[in-house]
Amino acid sequence: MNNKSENPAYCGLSQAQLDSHWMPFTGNRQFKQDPRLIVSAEGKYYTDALGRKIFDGLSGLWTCGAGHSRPEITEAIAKQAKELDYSPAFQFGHPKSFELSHRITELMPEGLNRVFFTGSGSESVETALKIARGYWRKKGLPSKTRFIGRSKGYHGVNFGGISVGGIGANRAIYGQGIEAAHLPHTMLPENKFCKGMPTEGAYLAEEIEEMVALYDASNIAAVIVEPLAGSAGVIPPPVGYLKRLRELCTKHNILLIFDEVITAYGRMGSNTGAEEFGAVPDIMTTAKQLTNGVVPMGAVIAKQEIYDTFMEQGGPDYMLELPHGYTYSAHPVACAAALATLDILEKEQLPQRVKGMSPQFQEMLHSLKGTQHITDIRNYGFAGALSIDARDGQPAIRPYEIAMKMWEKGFYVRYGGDTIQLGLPFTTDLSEIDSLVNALGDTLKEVD
Ligand code: PXG
Ligand code: PLP
Repeated sequence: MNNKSENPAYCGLSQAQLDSHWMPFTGNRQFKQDPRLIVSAEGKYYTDALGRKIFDGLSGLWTCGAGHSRPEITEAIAKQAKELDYSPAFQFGHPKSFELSHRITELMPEGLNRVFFTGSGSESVETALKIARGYWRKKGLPSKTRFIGRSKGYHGVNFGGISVGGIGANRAIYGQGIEAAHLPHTMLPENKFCKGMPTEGAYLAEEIEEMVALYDASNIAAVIVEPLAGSAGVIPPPVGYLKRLRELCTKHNILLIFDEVITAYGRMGSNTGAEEFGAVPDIMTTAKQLTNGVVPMGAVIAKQEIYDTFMEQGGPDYMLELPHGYTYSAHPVACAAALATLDILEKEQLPQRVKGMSPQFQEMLHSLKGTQHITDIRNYGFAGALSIDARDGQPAIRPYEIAMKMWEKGFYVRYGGDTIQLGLPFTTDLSEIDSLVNALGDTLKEVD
């Protein structure tokens, strides 16, 4: 045992053990000098290696809205693992995946009723992009291959996702992607400190016309956007923007994909962002909250006409209609976790709870306006973010310092780029929002 492993913060791990894990989206060198280890979780709180209770201000990574260690979910998983731990995903099935797919369609806007299962948000995005290209080929329009994403968009980390994604840092070192172009983002200066959906910016959807003029609709497969951009720092759509995107995609025969990996299953105060913002895509990607984060799973939901096109053009019945799928597609344990999660969301009316409390969250969050370093505040449902002024031209350092100080004070918040992000558990009460916002206010005053 070296000295470090005697420090309780290390949970008995040696430096060699720490070094062996190449951690995702993490400053590995910094983390391994000062690890932040979480050892258990219950409800809205984590316990760290030192036994401190920490409020989960991002619901995991936007995953655990129903709270941690819900017995309904953990028991469903245990039962499922005992009964049927795995069943081959290809050419065979198990009952729970059909139960779950039907259940998901009940939460979807009218017309989205065919569900393809994946293991994550990134896999959901790749699946949606492949379905879009394959669809046009099956329709006899094989040149429709280009995608249109949006600046600041996040669509996971696989090659398709980073190609349509609009976060430069996530693409910079990976070379050639797939053919994509990008709409402008909707974070306009005149919308700063706007509560909920900004009023300005619907006109930015007209940029589709420019893309069509440049590439021609005959070469464009789909537009993919997050209804509310999450990772870039909670950017709600301008009033009318998504409806206009929908109209223009329909006009030009381009598929519209909503990436709802963060927004589906309650966080917006509705079952989906599509429902909340009143625009229906042709394909929707989901993950995260589907299983309350407990088992990895994603789901892609397509309009029936898309599914039917693959079936009709599928050749003889024994042939595959879509050569695509994951070893863990519709994993039985993930299906059990998802069914238990959707039960909780419904029984406890959690989306409705989010909707009911979001005005108070909004007011409390915006009460921080005027505190030093804050250059913008944005929110919708139980998602919120602060933009933070750069220090000496370095946008990322202050959010990092703020998040670390918040951790010391017993609050987990997400820092990324020049933002601090909040994704409250759906069961958060007013006193918890109050403590969180107060701690943020104090912390902003403490950092220089
Ligand atoms: N699409 C969207 C819209 C997402 O938000 C993904 C795809 C990828 O999902 P997976 O499961 O492959 O990570 C996401 C994931 C953050 C944060 O702090 C956001 C995500 C992941 C981790 C952190 O904003 N979004
Ligand atoms: N790589 C190899 C060598 C494989 O055999 C497989 C699956 O069989 C994969 C990658 C894909 O793995 P998954 O289906 O879990 O995405």
